[in-house]
Amino acid sequence: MNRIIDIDALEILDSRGFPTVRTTVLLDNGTAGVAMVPSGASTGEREAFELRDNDAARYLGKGVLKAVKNVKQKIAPALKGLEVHKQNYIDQLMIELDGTPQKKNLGANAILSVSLAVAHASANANKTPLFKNLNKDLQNFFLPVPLMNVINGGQHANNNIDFQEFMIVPHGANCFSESIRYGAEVFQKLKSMIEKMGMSSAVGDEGGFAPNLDSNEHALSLILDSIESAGYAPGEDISIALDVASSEFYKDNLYHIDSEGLKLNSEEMCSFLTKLVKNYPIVSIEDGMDQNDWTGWQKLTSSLGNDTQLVGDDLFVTNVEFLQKGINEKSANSILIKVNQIGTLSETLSTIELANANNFEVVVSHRSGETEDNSISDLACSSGATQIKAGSMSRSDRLSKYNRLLVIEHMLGADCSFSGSKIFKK
Ligand code: 2PG
Ligand code: MG
Repeated sequence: MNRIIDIDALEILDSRGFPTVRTTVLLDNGTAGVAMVPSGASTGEREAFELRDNDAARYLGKGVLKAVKNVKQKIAPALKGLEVHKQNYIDQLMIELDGTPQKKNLGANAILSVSLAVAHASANANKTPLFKNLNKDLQNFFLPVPLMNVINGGQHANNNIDFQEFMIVPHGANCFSESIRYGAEVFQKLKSMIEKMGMSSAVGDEGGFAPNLDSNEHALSLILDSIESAGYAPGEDISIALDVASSEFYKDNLYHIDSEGLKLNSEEMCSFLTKLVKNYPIVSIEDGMDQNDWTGWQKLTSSLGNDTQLVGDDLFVTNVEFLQKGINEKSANSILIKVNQIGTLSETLSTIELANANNFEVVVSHRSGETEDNSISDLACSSGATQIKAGSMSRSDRLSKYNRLLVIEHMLGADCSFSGSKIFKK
């Protein structure tokens, strides 16, 4: 019957050395599913709640023993005996057991670890890879275009760059593995260019370089040079995507771009970004405006939305309610999907469904704090997402996601396609 007979959890460490939850769901047929939960640094205000112990004597207060205890003592007893394939039912049960909109009682980290481990256990019980088990009717799988974060700034690096992520988008490749090769070659060229400038090629939280540059534009021109020096045509083979993460520097109704000495109001910020898109081959901007500046988002969407992908991350927090508001108000035209922003797999899939139904592009994303868990790669292939954002071409926590997609491409052979340039309007 594939029923759940036990759920175990423990505290492990993420890529920043902070505790996170690892959960195992064990079935009566002897198979199991395991999942590990990621953690953000530039978190949106409306995200699901990450339960931490706040016990200063352990891990500077960041322990997750309370979340582990909630898995073992509250969630496990409620789920034992249930059939593992009933993902929606199981997720709903946990949502009700918690009883708060942001999962504040049990912790979204506790709930998500179980939700994802259930998905893995179900796939293992069916002897089916996770991406197929998540969408049994799908015949033709699309591999997502990778957005690779090669220069890290903002909250993810100890440098002076305001924008959080400068990503390369190798959409001109004819398949996923080629897009990875394009990206890896540019990454190596960028590394030697940064070293030639006498700067450190040490990396930030997502495996991208974190040099001190005098402006955000300097990062853009450096990336352009590295694309060309790797032998690719900017805009045709490889374009640029930004995660401005502007909620992090929006204070007193102004956008503080400190590296350039700028304090911009909403209108000026919109013009600033519009100018960047004019001057550089930028195909996608995430969180260009603050999470509460809904009118700013409308302005940006009417200015750039016809040919540039505008991705709501902090704005939508993978939540159908906020996505629906964005759809109604024409704020953004694309959504970032992070499983731990909402806290269950079923809710994540509902948000993706709503986005797909409204022609919003879907970008499945990692968090800045990650583990070797690569469930999001399978999620991206099974859900109609056209892109995945999983960091740079270094650090195993990042490569784990890309490597999983290489394995999926290998498994599928001719039964998969690559979204490539078709998805970008520009
Ligand atoms: C983001 C993410 C991932 P964090 O803002 O998109 O890159 O960062 O996990 O710190 O919120
Ligand atoms: Mg973001």
